[in-house]
Amino acid sequence: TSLERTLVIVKPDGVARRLTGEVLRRVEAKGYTIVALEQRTVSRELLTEHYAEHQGKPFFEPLLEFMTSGPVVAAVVEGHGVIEGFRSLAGATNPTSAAPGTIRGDLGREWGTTVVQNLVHGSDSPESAAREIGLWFPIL
Ligand code: DAT
Ligand code: MG
Repeated sequence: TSLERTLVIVKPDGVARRLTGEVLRRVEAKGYTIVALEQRTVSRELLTEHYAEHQGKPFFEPLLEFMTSGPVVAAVVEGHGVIEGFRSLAGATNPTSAAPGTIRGDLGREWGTTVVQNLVHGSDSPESAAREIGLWFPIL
């Protein structure tokens, strides 16, 4: 597998629940390298671009509400096969079905039916990773 970079976000629920360190610990324990890291409160504009593929879906508005509800921690993480690798550390999108041993399976919670508060984001392909890293960390 080739050396890759991916965008990891600890979402507002993860930051509020003081799980940032636990998420980053798992990233480092897997052998990945954190090459950029910043806590910030993000704009609707950035998130609309970030989640462009989900525009028009019923959960889009609630998702933006959730993602702007508090600070997030964004990181660029590097490693061999890290794009798939972080997705597997994170587990399934819905914490209810995420496997034990994964971030979402061990720590995620689902509230109601409108938004999945699933602690983390990870890019889903090399194309998404390049696009998202450019959006969140234009200096890289
Ligand atoms: P992932 O974050 O696993 O890449 P995604 O890109 O399909 O999942 O969706 C982005 C986020 O939107 C996801 O982390 C939580 C929310 N979401 C996705 N599908 C949803 C659904 N059916 N109902 C509510 N929220 C959803
Ligand atoms: Mg996604």
